[in-house]
Amino acid sequence: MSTSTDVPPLLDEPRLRAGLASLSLGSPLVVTRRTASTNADLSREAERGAPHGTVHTTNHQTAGRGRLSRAFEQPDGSGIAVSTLLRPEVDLSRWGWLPLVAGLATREAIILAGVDSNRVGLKWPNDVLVDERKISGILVEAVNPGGDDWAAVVGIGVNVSLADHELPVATATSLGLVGGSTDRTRLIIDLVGALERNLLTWHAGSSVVRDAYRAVCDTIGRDVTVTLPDGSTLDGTATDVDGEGQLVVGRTPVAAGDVIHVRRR
Ligand code: BT5
Repeated sequence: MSTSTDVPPLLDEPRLRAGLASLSLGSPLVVTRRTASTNADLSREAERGAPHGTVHTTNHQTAGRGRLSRAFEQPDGSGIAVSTLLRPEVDLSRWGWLPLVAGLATREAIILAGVDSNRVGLKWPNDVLVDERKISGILVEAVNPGGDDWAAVVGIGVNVSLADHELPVATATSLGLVGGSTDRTRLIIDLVGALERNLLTWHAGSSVVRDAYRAVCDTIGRDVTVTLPDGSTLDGTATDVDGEGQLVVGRTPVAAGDVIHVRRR
């Protein structure tokens, strides 16, 4: 029997739980039919003391948050929204790397979904691009219920089966549009697994994550215009990402900002 709307299949919750069972992330796991924002839900849980590794996901995120109060929009069932609560035993000064580590993990999951690795790049600090179009956005929010009790909510959204006319902005794309798998359940399993692996490497404090990021970051080597949080802009060539995860433009390290890729040098 056909339904009145063409909503893609729901997440296969038993398969999702089985696929995450061997990981330390994903326990506990909360799966909802719909919610406003998985990051908002998990931030509230973090305030109440939810444990490291808690994951929230939903079939339909109706008010997804982007950075700077922007929106991240996906029609019902067409994407994934995954938030993971971390209480990293790493000095706060290194937490600037979290969105970048999440970007590396998301890139791996997109490659596992069948997209050729040469097509998948990272735009500093938090976008994953396929053929230079945004397929995924990442939002890391710090939560501090009090004292030294800091946690991070790592939110990742990936466009899965959106058709051309469903893309919220012309510069976006989806796995379906680039020939990847549209199995959302598999994608979440691969994504959480990749996040766990990359976090372990980051925890170890090695330069491996930084080298891996620099190797696939599309922003490095480009002429860029960066809009800084105070509204001013900085033009120059992006030369590196430093040990704190900051983009180096010319000789100026930038901790946060919106980057426009102008052209390759
Ligand atoms: C982001 O912000 O891209 C972060 C998105 C994070 C979403 C995840 S989903 C799970 C978790 N729960 C949440 O509530 N959020 C996180 P930003 O870099 O500010 O980009 C936002 C901009 O991307 C918008 O202003 C649009 O231009 C564009 N955009 C909106 N929806 C998009 C989509 N589905 N695909 C590509 N671009 C999109």
